[in-house]
Amino acid sequence: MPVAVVPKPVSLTPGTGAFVVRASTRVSVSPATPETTRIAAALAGVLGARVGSAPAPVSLELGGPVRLGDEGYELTVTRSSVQVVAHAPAGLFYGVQTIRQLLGAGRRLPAVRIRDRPRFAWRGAMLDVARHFRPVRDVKRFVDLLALYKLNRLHLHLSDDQGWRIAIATWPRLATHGGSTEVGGGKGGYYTQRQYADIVRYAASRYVEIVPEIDMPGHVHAALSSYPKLSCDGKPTPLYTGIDIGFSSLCVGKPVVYDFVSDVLGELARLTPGPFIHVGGDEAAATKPADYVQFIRRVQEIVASHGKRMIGWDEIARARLHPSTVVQHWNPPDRPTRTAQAAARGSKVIVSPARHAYLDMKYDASTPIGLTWAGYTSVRDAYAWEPTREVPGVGASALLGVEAPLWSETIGSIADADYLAFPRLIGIAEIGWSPARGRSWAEYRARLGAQGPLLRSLGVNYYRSPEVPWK
Ligand code: TNX
Repeated sequence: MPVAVVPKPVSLTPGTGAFVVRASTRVSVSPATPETTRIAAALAGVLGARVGSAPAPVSLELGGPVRLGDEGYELTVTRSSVQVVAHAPAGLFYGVQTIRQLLGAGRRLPAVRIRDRPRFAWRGAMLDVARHFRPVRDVKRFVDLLALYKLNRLHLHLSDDQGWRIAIATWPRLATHGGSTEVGGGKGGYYTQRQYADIVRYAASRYVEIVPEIDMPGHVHAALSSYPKLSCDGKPTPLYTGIDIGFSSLCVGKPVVYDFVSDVLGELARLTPGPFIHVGGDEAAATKPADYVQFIRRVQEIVASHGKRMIGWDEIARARLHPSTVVQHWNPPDRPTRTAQAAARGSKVIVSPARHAYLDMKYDASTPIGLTWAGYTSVRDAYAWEPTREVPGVGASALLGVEAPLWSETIGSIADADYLAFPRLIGIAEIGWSPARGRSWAEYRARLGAQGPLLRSLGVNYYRSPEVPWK
C-alpha cells in the first residue's frame, strides 16, 4: 500500500519515485499573508524545513480554481517538488494535513497527484468535559488530532448534572461551586472566559470551529445546586457525582430561569465567533412535555436575540423550530423522533447515530471502559454506515454533516479518551469528508492500519483493534 490517506481523497493518482525531505528543503508560499505564512510555517515544522521567500521545491499557492471550494486542494508530489494549490487558506491547510499523513513518521513523500474537497460542511467531534473535566492542554491536543483528519467542528458539552465548566460573570457560582467536582468525586474544574477564548482562537487557527453547549432544561443539577432558585422547590442540594440521567430540570414556569438562560447564552455568544449555540435539550425526563415544548421555543428566541443559530439534540424537534435551527440526531431507530418533521420544515440535520458514532460505547465485551446502552461499536460499525440512509425522511439535501460525541462518564484520563476516540473517530472523519462512492470497509481498514506509525509518533493511545492490519 504505497499511498494511504485518510479521509480518502476524491481522486488520487500515484506517480513514480518519492520526494525526500532534506535539511536544506525550503517551503515557499504565495501570496504570503499572515494566514498563509502561518500554514507554511506549520508545514515547515512538519518537514523540519524553513520558510523562504524565493521559489522553493515545496510550495503553497492560493489562486486555485473556485471548484475546490473553501476547503479543497490539489497536491502534486514528484521526485523534485511538492506543490499544494487551493482556492482558500483552509484548503492549503488540508493539503498540509495530507502531506503529514503521506510522511507518516518518516522523511519520504511518495509521488502522487491528489484532487480533494469535502462531502459535508459539518465534520465534527464532541467532548463531554462536564462528566469529567479536561484541562485546556488536552482540548488543544484533541483539536490537533481533529485537524489531522480534516474535522472542522469541536462541540464542547460544557454543562451537565455533574459539572458546570465555563465561568459566567453574572452567575459566578455556576463555575466556582458547580464546577468543583465530577463523576467519581474528583476535583473537576472549569474554563475561565480567557481560557475559553484561548481554546476558540487555537481551534480557529486549525480551521476548527468551537460549538459550545449548555444543556437544558434537563442535565442541570450542577446549576441547581449552585442556584437553588432555578429549581421548582428552591431547596439547596449537594453536588452529584454519579452517572444517572433524567432527574433534574430548570423550573420552566419561573421568570428568573429566562434571565439565567439569557445571561448565560449572552456571555457565551459574545465569547464565540461561530454562528452556533447548542442548547442540549436531550433526555428531559424531569420536565413535563408541554413545559418542555414551551421552554425550547423561548430558548430559541433567546438564542436568536443574541445573534446566533440554535442547535439541539433531536428531542428539540418536538417544539416548532425555526428553519435556521439545527437538529442533532442521536436516538436509535427504535425510539421515535421528530427529526424528519423538522427537516421537512427546513431545519438542517447533523447525524450522530448512537449505534455508529458514539465514541463512548465499548468496542466489544473485553473493552475495559465505556458504556453499552447503544450496543458494542466495533471499528467497522463506526465506519460502515451511510449518513443519508440513517434517518428515514432525512436525505442528502437536509444534512449538514456528521458528528461523533465522546461522552465521558467512564473517561478519567486523556489516555482513556484516546482509547475510545481512536481509531473510531478517524472513520467518522472519512464519512464526513469522502465521497460515498468508493468507500468500503475492506479497503479502508488497510489505509487505517497505515496510520499506526503516525498515531504512535503523536503519542495517541489508540485501540489496537484486531479488525485492523496495523503497521
Ligand atoms: C445519552 S446522547 C446522552 C448523554 C449520555 C450518553 C452516554 C445524549 C444527547 N444524551 O447524556 O452521556 O447517552 O452514552
